[in-house]
Amino acid sequence: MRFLKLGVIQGRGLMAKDRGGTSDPYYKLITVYDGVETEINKSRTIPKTVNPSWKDELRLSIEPKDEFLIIRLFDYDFGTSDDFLGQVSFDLMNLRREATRKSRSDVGSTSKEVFDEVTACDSP
Ligand SMILES: [Ca+2]
Repeated sequence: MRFLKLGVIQGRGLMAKDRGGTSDPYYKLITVYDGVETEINKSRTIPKTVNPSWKDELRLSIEPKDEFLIIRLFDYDFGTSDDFLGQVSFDLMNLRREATRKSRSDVGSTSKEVFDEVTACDSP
């Protein structure tokens, strides 16, 4: 096992997918090995905003072989399938132990960015 400390702070200027000009953003954490994705966590939904503030501090245990960690953002929709808002991908192979990588990441398309922080740890 490898251990990660992950902070998902907030999103800014995400896409508005609902009438009224907002979304109901949440994110999934996904690990990727050899092109295969595994969902390992799902955040709470923050209703009616394009600037969600999660301030989540997560401790994750991942497989040594996992190559990427993805934060994938969605707009929650009642009754219909949720809309994709963008994503951020971390290369786990290039993450140095006990080094913290702080970033404001562009999440693609017209969504703007997510503030996050990831640290590789020796213990849970
Ligand atoms: Ca929605």
